[in-house]
Parts: sequence; structure tokens; C-alpha cells
Amino acid sequence: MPKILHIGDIHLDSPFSLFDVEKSQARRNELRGTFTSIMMYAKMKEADVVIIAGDLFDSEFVTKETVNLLISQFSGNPACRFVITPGNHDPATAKSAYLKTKFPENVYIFKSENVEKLSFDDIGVDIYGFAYVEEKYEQNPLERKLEIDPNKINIFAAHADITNRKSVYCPMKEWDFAVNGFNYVALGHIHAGGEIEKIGETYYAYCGCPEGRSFDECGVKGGIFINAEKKDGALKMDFEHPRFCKKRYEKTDVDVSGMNTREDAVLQIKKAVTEHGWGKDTLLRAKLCGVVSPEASFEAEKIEAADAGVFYIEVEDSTLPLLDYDELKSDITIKGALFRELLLKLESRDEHECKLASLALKYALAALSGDEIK
Ligand SMILES: [Mn+2]
Repeated sequence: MPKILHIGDIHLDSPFSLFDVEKSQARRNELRGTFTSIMMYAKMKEADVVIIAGDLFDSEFVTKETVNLLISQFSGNPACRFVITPGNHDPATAKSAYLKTKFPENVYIFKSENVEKLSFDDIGVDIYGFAYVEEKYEQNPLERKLEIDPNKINIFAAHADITNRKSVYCPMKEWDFAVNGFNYVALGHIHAGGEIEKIGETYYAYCGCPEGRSFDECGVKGGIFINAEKKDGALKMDFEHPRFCKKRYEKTDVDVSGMNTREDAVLQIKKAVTEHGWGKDTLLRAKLCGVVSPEASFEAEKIEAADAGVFYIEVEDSTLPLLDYDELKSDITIKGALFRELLLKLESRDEHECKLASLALKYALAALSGDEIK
């Protein structure tokens, strides 16, 4: 019963852009740690094959440290085969680590833009794949139907975009998978990952990235572990979703309506952290929202990770001031004039415009009353 681990989009050596430089560096090292965890998992589960569906590296520039790590991890598990399909971030160019590095014998790297086949007869698995040889891959690699062996477990590994026909990153359709009779399609490219889907007799899935790298990649990240069996042409497959991420990015709105101080905001953020089960593994972007008194001051920029019990935090104050509109409307001073000037925008349906006008009013009123503007 072959066991296959499907991962991808690891983006090793990727830079991180947190406001905190030390934490950015820590995250970069941690990404290598994530890779090591994946390799440990493969060993522990006695995976027969690990498929890396593209973007193993973030760019052509791969550090020596990373190359050495790969070699030691791959050679440290000689019973397992490592199958790599270079993606748009790490195409198999002459200068790439894929062509320049001497990898151990259990590492198989697709280097042609045409679909090729790897046969692992001892476990009855055939893996089809191809490589990006430049940053784009504008054709459909399955334009011509393949002749597959129905007695094998047939897997297609592809760094591809099945969401957009006009994509320059290997535009494909699910239908292509079914027509060719694959049993599983191991997809890379879409970092959010996805459910295990099925079309005809073919399962397919995006594994997603194993470690988020920004607030665009939120949530718990991991890979897909597959137990496969084919007997007399009948296929059985089951799937597990191991977590690999060391840290997780999360975003949340925190309602501070009617509240006033930094302490209030911290308390509400902490509540959200507890409710979601976040903690030291979490990079959090919290948005304070709701309607508050014009005097409220949350000092958002002074709220720290330790206050909220997370690894890293960014707090944005998006609260709106609760103003007495009726009073301001008839106010004969400059305050009233200002308010009437902004009224149309304050009542706008455009959320951005409305927020901008509210902020303008908040700052202007604070300035007019001689308050410090934060
Ligand atoms: Mn990627």
C-alpha cells in the first residue's frame, strides 16, 4: 500500500517583511525548520514518495545552507523517493540549483517542459510531471492525451493554475485530469490550498504552502498524506492533512464599541486570541472597529505581542467616532462648517470614502479642541 506525501510552495529562502527585523530573520530560519519537520514526518510515516509540486525555492538564488539542508534530508531517508516539479518561482534553468546541484539518487527532478513519466514498479506507482523552464508556462501540458498503465497508481504532479484559463502559470482544466485517467493530481501554485476534489475517477488537490509568509496566507498550513491501493483495477485512497506550519498568520476584527482605553482594546484582543485558540504560534493583525467616543484613545501602535499573548501583532485602529450629528449639523462655529463639508462623504456608501471622512473629522475635531492628534 503505497504512501505518498504531497507538499509544495515551500518557498525556501523567502524574505519576510515584518516591521520587526529580528522576527523576520527568525521566520526565515523557521521556514527551513518547517521543511525539516516535513521530512521528519515523511520518515515517521514511512512515506514511499514525497512529491514537491513546485516552488520549493522562492527564487533562483538559493543559499548554500538550504542546498546542504536538502541534500542531508533527502539522503537521510534513502527508502523514500523525492519527486520535484520546478514551478514558476524556481524554474529548471541552467543556473538553477536543480541543474547545478548533485542531489542523491533518490531525488527525481523533472527538467523538461514536456510531460515525462517516472515509474516506481516496486510500489506500482507512475508519476507524471514536467518543469517550468522559465518564469512562465503558458501552454497546457496535457494538450495531447497520454497512454497510461491502468494497473498502476497514476499520479500527475503539476504546478498549475486550474482557476483561470488565461493564466500564464500553466492554465489547465480539471477535465484534463479525468480524460487522462489519473488517480490523483498533486497540484501546486495556489497557496491557500484546497479540499480534496474529484472529477470522474480522479482525485485532485492543491496542498497549499506549508508555512504562511504574510497576512495574505492566513491559517494553519500543511500538506496532504495519501494512502493508496489498487487491486484488480479498483482504487482505494484515503487522505490526511498534517499540519506543518510553525507559525500561523491570522486576521481579526475586534469590536471596541463604547470602549475608551488601550487596556480595553488589549482585553478585547486577548478575548479573540483565546476564543480562536491562538497564541505564541500566531502572527496577528487585529483591526479595532466599532463606534466610540471621540475622546477614546486605544494607542493601537503601542499594543505589543506580549500584551496579547501572541508571537507578533499589528493593531490598526479603524474605529469611528460617535458624534452628535444633529448638534454638529446646526453648529454655527467652524466645527459645524467642517461637518457640513464632510457630510456627503460621511454618508457615502463607499466604505473607504466614509472611513476617510470619519478620520478627517476625528482629527480635525481633535485639533480644534486642542487635543493631541494620534
Ligand atoms: Mn508558490
